[in-house]
Amino acid sequence: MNEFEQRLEKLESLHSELLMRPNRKAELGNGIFYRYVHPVLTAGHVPLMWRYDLNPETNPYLMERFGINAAFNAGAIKLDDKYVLMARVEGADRKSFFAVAESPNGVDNFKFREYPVRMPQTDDPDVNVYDIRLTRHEDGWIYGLFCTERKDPSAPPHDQSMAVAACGIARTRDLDQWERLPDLMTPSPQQRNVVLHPEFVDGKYAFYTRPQDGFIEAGTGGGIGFGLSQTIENPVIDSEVIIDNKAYHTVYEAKNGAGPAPIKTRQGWLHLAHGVRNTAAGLRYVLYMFMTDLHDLTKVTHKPGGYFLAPEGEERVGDVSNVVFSNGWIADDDGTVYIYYASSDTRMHVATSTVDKLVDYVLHTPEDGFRSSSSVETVCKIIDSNKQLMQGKWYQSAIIDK
Ligand code: M1P
Repeated sequence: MNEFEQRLEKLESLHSELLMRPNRKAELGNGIFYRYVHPVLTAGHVPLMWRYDLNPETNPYLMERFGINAAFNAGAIKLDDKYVLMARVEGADRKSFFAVAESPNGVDNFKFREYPVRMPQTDDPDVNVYDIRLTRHEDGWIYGLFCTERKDPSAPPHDQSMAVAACGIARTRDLDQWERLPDLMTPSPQQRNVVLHPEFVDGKYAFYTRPQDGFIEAGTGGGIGFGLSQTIENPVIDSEVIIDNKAYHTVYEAKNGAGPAPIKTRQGWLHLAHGVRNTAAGLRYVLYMFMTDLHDLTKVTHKPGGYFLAPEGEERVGDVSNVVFSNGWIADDDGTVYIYYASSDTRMHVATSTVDKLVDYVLHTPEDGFRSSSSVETVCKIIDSNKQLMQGKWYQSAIIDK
């Protein structure tokens, strides 16, 4: 065997080992969800066929010809009995594109389809696309809403990073063939983290938005907005209302944004979102949850204080460290919820819960009191009721002993 063949054999065996590695729940969990021990999708999962020219004549050293930097921020959907992630795959050239990976059970064995997605363009081609949210809409289509980024035409020549973020929209039946629709028009100069609600509202398409002034800074914007559009073929939101705002001294004080499309429950719509705050080490992204009214989608009825999931262990480290981000979850027929989240703009993970547990979490976790003294009161209340419970138990066992 020559060097080329040896290298290829090794690459192939490591790749299939990674793809077939069984995943398992991390022990105990926090009662709300279970993390899984291994990431479900990484740069290493990307097929060798995409990265290497496998012809010894044209690539005698078996060099990587198209480097992959990361696979993260995936939309998610169950399709044809498979658990499907539509990941943001980022090349070594910093450009992101979408690629679909499927698993038979939602927690391991994710395998990319043969080709990445060829997303059609509008008349104003995207420079970069990322963070797709998949919504199975009651009109029968599967929609993908994503961030389309282009250079800011007003950028001075010395500034090669000023960009405009907008919401790109495309629809499909199979995640393979896509029909591109015009980008969403809103009153805000920049939009990221836009999500399509799965049902019509007053016969219109309903969107969760994230208006912001600048490409990175939310400025006077930020907050999760809500708006309606008469059609999706010419999507225009005339007015946005903020339904969940940034707030001082919280985990979403700098900015926030909707995660995946909300899950409908008997008690209300369950939302997963990300909150951002600034620290001496840079921005910290965590996930939080809230519930909106079944009939008035702009009314937040319940909102637990603090974060739902924050970066832990190896999740803390990556291209953009101290970040967890989610734009995909799957509520399965048996009530299991697969929460897909990315860590540090590098890799994808899964945590599992159930609709009942998430509803319980959102309804019964104390709200943020916005002051240290309220946090202390919340803890004391829990201690007091536990003490009462213990005393009751002691009293009962004393009676039984007699
Ligand atoms: O780097 C963290 C995240 O930053 C952006 O999110 P937001 O728009 O809320 O600031 C996005 O670029 C996202 O992809 C990224 O994970």
